[in-house]
Amino acid sequence: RALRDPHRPRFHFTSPGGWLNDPNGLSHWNGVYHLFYQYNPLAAAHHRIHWGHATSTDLVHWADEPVALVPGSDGPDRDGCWSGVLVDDGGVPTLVYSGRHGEHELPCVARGSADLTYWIKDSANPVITAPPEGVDITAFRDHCVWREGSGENTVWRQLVGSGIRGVGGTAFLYESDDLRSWRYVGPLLTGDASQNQGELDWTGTMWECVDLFRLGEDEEAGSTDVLVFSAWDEGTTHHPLYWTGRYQGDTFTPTALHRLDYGGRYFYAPQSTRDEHGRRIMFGWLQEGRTDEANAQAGWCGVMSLPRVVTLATDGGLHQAPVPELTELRRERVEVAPGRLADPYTPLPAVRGDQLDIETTLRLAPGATARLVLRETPDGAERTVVEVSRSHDGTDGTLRLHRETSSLDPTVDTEPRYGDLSLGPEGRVDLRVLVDHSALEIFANGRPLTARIYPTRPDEAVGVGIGADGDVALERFEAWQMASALTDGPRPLWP
Ligand code: DQQ
Repeated sequence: RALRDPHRPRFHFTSPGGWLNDPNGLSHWNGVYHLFYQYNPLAAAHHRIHWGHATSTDLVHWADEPVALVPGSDGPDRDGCWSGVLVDDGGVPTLVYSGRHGEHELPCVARGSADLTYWIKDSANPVITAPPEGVDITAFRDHCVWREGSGENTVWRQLVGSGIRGVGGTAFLYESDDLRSWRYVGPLLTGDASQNQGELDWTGTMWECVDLFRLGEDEEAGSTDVLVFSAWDEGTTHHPLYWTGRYQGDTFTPTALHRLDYGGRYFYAPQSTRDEHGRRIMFGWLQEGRTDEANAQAGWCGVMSLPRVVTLATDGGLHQAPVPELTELRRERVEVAPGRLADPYTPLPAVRGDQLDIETTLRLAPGATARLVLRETPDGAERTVVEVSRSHDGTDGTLRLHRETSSLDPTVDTEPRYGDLSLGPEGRVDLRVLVDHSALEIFANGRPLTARIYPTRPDEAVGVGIGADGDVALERFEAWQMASALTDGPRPLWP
């Protein structure tokens, strides 16, 4: 049933069935990419979360591995094994995750077999028995763990996501020699929840899934530290954000706050790893935009984003792009001749489909808007529109996704999404759009916007078109049908 769902992506990773949320334990270990994820194999609902596990050698095709962590029948993770990471403890793969008991979570540890398939939970769990004393916290979970220092003087450091009540989200810093016994250092950085409440860059009352990494250390221009987190507030997830700045000693000095993905909750709880080629690879969770009942009926829910390479952009933010490996799935290629775009848009009958990869380069005159129409039904009743526009004074750009007519089903989320865009010379925009059934990933000059769409006539909603309002030159347009990356045959619920 789950596989017959026309909204189920075919080249994005989804679980064999049931519920999937955050990416966990991302790593490239002896040439194999490991993707663990928050998983309920028993139902398409968030309940008693396990750790699912999949492996890949090319970041394109994934093989299901046995479930890695199962909540204990008793003990500190009896109500779920929540998000965490994988570290290399002198050759021993080790997971640090949040054990949930009742309404609370505490850090736990598990050691893995050499192939990362079997995991033994530490008898000393939880390895931190209580949140920092004397601090009124909103929550305490999710982990970022790394080894720091050189020679004899190395130490493990860990961030735990949290929030200080009445103040804002925070990441608490800890230190350890053995991953088992931890000393509390202090808050690495704390946000101000009274600022911009409800806005698209509001930092929330708790920071979920904190992820700290350095970019550009091999480059002459110098490096930047990045602190990624997902802003959360009283039971609702909001959006992923990041601070750029400098991590030094026991603090992080921020330079600027940025939105990580303009899709907001559709690219949530991201985690990254540096792979064996030195690339920073990031995955995020694409939540559903349909009702719990629709999820339950589908028998599956939650999509893992395509893996992204994250680098420093020239404007001081992050540049994101799908890993180049994905071009392996490209099949029939269609090109559209360069020229001026017409208002409102011209259908491109040669580029139909619900598994597509589109690359285009546009030049926008001041005040112009270019639009790419996707998943349109022949009668135009349903259509999704990606728009890039340039301000009248020519200086600013905007990326916008219109989902208002993406579905006639009134129960699915069709709110538009948007964010700022830095334009290239002469209003240049490089746009890459990946359509995979209900999953949509858009990259405009390296700025991503991820979302979900659910046309009610999915088989007919395959039309593509391109057009403009104002003066827009189409310099290049190429599109490919994308092959499915799923392995043939049934996928076991318990691999
Ligand atoms: N999901 C996990 C938590 C995390 C949240 C639970 C983020 O560890 O804070 O499934 O989506």
